[in-house]
This record gives sequence, structure tokens and C-alpha cells, in this order.
Amino acid sequence: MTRFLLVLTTLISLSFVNASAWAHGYELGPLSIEHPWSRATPPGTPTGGGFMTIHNHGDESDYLLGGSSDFTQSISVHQTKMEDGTMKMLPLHDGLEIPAGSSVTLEPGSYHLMLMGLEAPLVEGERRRIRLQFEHAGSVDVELAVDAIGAMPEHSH
Ligand SMILES: [Cu+2]
Repeated sequence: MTRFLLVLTTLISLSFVNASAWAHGYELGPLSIEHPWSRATPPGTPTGGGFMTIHNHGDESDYLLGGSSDFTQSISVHQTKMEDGTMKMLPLHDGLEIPAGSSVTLEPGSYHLMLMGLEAPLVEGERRRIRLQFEHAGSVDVELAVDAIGAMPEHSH
């Protein structure tokens, strides 16, 4: 049993090594943006998602307003909500609050960036540059690491 746990621990620490080798992040004023990623899209799909974790080390809230890129028509912030028994995606018109001293994760089934009007499918393994726009901190270019179709956050690392 002890031996098994030891092997397990080793495997877990190895996967952390891999994760840090793969992870990428960005700094913008008091904000840090961790591992922006997306999912591959089937041909003909007009939309894609953008996911990441944003930390706010500052002492006032900031708001993620949306973004832009040269391969989309628009990028807006969405929230996934259960309404009358159905999952709905609603745009956050006032932006997504990143409260002071805390962090917010954009992930499938929750807050996400909606990439609208994709010119071509997103392909697993590629990186796509988008610009994020924040109310106070301004804008920053980040690269979305494109993971498999239907990938979940655990697998993106
Ligand atoms: Cu959406």
C-alpha cells in the first residue's frame, strides 16, 4: 500500500512538472492571466470558447470587457446559466468582475470568452493570439493554446 502511494505521488509530481512546462501566463498591471486556452472546433462551427484564470493582485476590482482578434468577428464575455431547465449563455454587458485580491476562472460550463464568427476551425495544438480588454488595466495580447474538442480544464494542463 505504501509503495503504491509512493508511485502515485511520483506520478502526480511528474504531471505537475509537465504542467508547468506547458503552462503559459501573462502580466498586465496588477492582473496575471494564467494558461489561456481554447478547444478545437469541428469544421463549419462559427463559435469557439476562450478559457483562463485571472488573478487580481491589486486593491480595486477590474472588469474583463471582452476582446478582439484577426480571426474572429467579435469576442465577448459570456456566462452559462441554468434558466427554466435549460442551459443558456448570456453576454455580460458590464464585463466580468475580477474582485481585488482574488481570482476568477473562465472554463467550460461557466464564464467564458465567446469567439464569434470564426474564419477557420481552431485546430488542436495550435496557438491563437487574441487581445483581452480590461476596464482599468487596459489591453494585453495573449495566446490561446488550443486543446482537443471537448477538453476539460484538467486535461488542458
Ligand atoms: Cu458563450
